[in-house]
Amino acid sequence: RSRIRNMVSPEKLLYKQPSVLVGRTDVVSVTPWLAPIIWEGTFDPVLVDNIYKPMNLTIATTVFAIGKYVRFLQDFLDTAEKHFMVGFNMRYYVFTDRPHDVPSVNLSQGRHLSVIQVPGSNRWQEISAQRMEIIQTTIERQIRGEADYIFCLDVDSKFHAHWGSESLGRLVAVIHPGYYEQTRDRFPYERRPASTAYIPMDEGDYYYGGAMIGGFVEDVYTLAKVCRTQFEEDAGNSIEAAWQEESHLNRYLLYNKPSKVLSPEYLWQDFKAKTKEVKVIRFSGVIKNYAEVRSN
Ligand code: 2GW
Ligand code: MN
Repeated sequence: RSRIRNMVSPEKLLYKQPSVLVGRTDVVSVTPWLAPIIWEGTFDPVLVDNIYKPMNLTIATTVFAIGKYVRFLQDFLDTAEKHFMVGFNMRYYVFTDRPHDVPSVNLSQGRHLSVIQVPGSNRWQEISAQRMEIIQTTIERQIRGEADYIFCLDVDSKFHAHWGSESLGRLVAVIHPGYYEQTRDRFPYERRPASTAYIPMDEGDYYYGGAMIGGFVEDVYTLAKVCRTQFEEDAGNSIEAAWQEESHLNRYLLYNKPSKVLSPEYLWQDFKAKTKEVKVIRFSGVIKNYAEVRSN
């Protein structure tokens, strides 16, 4: 289904003249391999949406809500309806072991939600391994025929402001809000050479957050497949990477560069105070009692 289309801008669409001299200078908005880094003020949301809307795209969003994490669904979905890919066809895929606890949410026109039952577990190692596997198999069985782009998101989060088609690309990753001011040797990458997620101290671009991966369905499919295989290879050698699939994701993205990078506006954490370069928080992890929510 991935149909790469020309960027056709509607005729007579009025928008501010782009400048080659004036723009944001407090942040870097392009990677050294020339992928855009998306910050408020670097794009025109009306123009971008007008380019993507006529393509009549369908966006898939996968979200896992296993055990007590079903409690996060209501706010996640309600706020997504307000801010996330508004005006686009949306298919939410909710994976849960508690289908009866999935709240009924009013969805806008062209937006659908399917609940897919999966086994429960309160071992993060299992859930983490399962996530990549379930994303992989659900893409094979269903999503591939139903959507053009996919986002895989953490459920313990809320949308707070516009997240639209400026985020679409072949392979999209987000910069983790905790490490963007750090040098690469301070990133919490997996540092043991015995792990397939290993990254040496003198390598690495950014520290990407595991709470969001996105892109063309086929590109995210390959990412999920590789991360799952490497995760399992490590497990076979009794190794668990420092931050589980987030570590494998970081390794994958170092050697398979994302085509678009989202700034930490797209992945903040409620406990973290806003910084001056972050003009708007679009998506943020809620504060949770780790011990309580992860227990049966
Ligand atoms: C169970 C035991 C320990 C940790 C998590 C869970 C658990 C996770 C669960 O009982 N039920 C469940 O649905 N999850 C799903 O996994 C849920 O979608 C959740 O948002 C996601 C990631 O777990 P979470 O949000 O507790 O982890 P964070 O916020 O510390 O996430 C970062 O680090 C993780 C790796 O350790 C992942 O890479 C994650 O994507 C990152 O955001
Ligand atoms: Mn989370």
